[in-house]
Amino acid sequence: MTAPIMAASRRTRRTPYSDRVEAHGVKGYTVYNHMLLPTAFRSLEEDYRHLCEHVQVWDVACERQVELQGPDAARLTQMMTPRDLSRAQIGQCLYAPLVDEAGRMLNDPVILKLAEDRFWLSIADSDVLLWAKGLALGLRLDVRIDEPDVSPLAVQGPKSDDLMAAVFGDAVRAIKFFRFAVLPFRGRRLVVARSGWSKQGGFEIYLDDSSLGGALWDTLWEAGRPFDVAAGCPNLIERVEGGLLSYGNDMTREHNPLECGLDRYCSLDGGHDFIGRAALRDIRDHGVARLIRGVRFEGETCPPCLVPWPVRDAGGTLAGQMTTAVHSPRLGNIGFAMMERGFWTPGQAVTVEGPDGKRRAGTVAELPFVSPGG
Ligand code: THG
Repeated sequence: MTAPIMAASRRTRRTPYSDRVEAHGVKGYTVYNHMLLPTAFRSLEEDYRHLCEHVQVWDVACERQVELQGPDAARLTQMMTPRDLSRAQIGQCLYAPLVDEAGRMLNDPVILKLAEDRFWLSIADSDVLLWAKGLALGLRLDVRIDEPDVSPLAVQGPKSDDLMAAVFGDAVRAIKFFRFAVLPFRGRRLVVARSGWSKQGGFEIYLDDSSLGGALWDTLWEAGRPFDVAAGCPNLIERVEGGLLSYGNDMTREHNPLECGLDRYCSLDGGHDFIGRAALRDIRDHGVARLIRGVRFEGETCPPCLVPWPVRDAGGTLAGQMTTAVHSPRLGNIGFAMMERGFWTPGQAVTVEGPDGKRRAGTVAELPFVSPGG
């Protein structure tokens, strides 16, 4: 049987960097926000080792921006998230769950506050633009909502400060974690943030002119030669070790942010109003019925987790569901699982049932598996 291929079309949008990514031998794509997202260059494990030691350039243009601008932009942004934005500053990035009226997860963007009346929601894989436009209409808000021509390019890895300084100057070194500066490039002024979907440190450049995609990539590439720069992409091993959850995989519209361990981004008792507040307070007061955890488990390299895998206790009782699994060279098989109440205590013995029907012995663990510097 030949492996099926994904047919290309305009709906599956290319990015300003796709030509470069393909020239550098991208091995696989996934689709994210109706756009191409690379998944591997050399191999998952080689990409992982390189990311942890050097510096990589990532095409994350699929992290699309939903721009809210106008007199009611701040109000609408706050309506969409339990995170308290009242003290957010211009120049700040805020990781924030978006929830519906039942307090369930719709997305988990990074929110950039560009001005008092202008925000970007740098979204995960769901159609936030439609939800925002519906809310604005229904609430009769004075706000313009668009997806601008903005395509993030990430520079990730321990040598990212050096590479970025070579292109944008030493000003980048002063950018604090989850803050952004506006820096010149080819006559444009680009938002450059210290952020990104890895725990190795790095930056995200919000290119706002698609026609400069090749130039930005090539400039980073030339400047990166002394630092062993490589093309990369969000790496499954690294993100599981670091406890970075993926919307659509580890959390969906069935889950609330408290189950996803996102409590620290939810202020339920602040003065700010948001959709789903009553529901989330109720969930908090009654306690959640399940909670996301890490699970370490034995056996040879596990296959990818494409449907949730049952996680059972020693007696065979269903104790949870694994949603992502990977073999880490450092830790062995690890994954994320939504564990039922009574089974989520770290140290809980479990078995993980993969697609081959094999039961692998495992243990519930705290997230993240690996802490910064660990
Ligand atoms: N960068 C940008 N947009 C994005 C992502 C990104 N949109 C989609 C997706 N990734 C959103 N998900 C996350 C999840 C975690 C983090 C960022 C985006 C993250 N969290 C920090 C951590 O876990 O260490 C903490 C952030 C904080 O405390 O405020 O970095 O990657 N532009």
